[in-house]
Amino acid sequence: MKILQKLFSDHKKLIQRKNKAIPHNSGLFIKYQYPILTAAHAPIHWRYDLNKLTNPYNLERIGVNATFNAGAIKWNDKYVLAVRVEGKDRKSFFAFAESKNGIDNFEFWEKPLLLPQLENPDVNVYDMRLTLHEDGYVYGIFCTERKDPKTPDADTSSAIANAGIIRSKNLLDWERLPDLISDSNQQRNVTLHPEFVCGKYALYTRPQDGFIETGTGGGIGLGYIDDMLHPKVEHEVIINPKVYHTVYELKNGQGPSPIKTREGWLHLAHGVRNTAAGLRYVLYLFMTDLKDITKVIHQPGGYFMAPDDQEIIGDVGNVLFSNGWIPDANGDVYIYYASSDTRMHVAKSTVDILVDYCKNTPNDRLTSKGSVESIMDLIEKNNGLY
Ligand code: M1P
Repeated sequence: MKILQKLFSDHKKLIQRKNKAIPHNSGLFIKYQYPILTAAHAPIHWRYDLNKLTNPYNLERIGVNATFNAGAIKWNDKYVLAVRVEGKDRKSFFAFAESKNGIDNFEFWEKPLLLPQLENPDVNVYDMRLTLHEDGYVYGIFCTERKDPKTPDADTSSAIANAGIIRSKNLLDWERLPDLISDSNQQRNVTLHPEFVCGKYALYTRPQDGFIETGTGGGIGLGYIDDMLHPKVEHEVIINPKVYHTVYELKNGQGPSPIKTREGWLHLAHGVRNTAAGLRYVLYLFMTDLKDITKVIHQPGGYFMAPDDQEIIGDVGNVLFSNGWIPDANGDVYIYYASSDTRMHVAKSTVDILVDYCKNTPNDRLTSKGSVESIMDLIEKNNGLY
């Protein structure tokens, strides 16, 4: 078979590969055998010059390094992801991919998104959260990164992260709004609450002192915006702080926008802790009050999902990160997560299971003795049942 023909047929086989469910021992979710998107899923026509005259050796001209940290939305009955695609040149950009069943056959749209720019252009963009707000727009809030202007030229790594904002009514034509205006030096992991709160937009934030370290700030914040055309965050408070000796002791960040349930808003977040081998990112859940969205009403101790097996390995190892989930009308929830900043996966659960998990898992009592006491309570409850 000719080289190009083989490239296309291998690519088609990869995209059409059926996924296989792997139930998780915890009963909390089902994982799937194959990642749903990898660098190899990037379309051939983004990477190869298909003209024989200008590419006589059929060489790849533009390489893709990874596909991860995707925002998610159900749109026209399809499961649509706004994927962070990272090129071999280290730049990330967004590209939409869709699937009919949400678990396999994800295919990128014809072209990646050419993001509209502001006067101060983005250098790197990543981790878009997609939210259908009750104002009728779909918002895409992402991290925009630029070199820190206060550092000398020789410092080629200090950066400023802030939230960039786009909105659309069809996922095709996007309007760029001004970047977030907030008191914090840096912002990452920002996403919208899907409903107005007292007539204002409510926004989950993650103020931080430095580019990597959250410093004295940190925690998942909540602030309010009057007008998205002038997105100034007011009255920002931390609703879910980082806590010593927990899975979110170093930092944490809101994942996608929360899901409304009968019993409260369901949140998916990532927590980060230090280990001798570097940072470890896991996913955890918590719930906030329907009336007072600053109030955490349930927070199970520990993590909900951590990297398993192959997921531990990648460009930035020991990382699970999620900024997209889709609740279906029948109560199923598709959790789109990335492993080790390299590839995208899906896990499936239900709203009922996730709420039960939040309500009935003991919280973190913050000491070893407290953890043993939680086990003792369960043993006591199980007396006579085993
Ligand atoms: O490398 C792990 C993650 O690091 C950052 O997350 P946070 O802001 O919480 O530290 C982000 O750059 C994210 O994209 C990345 O997956």
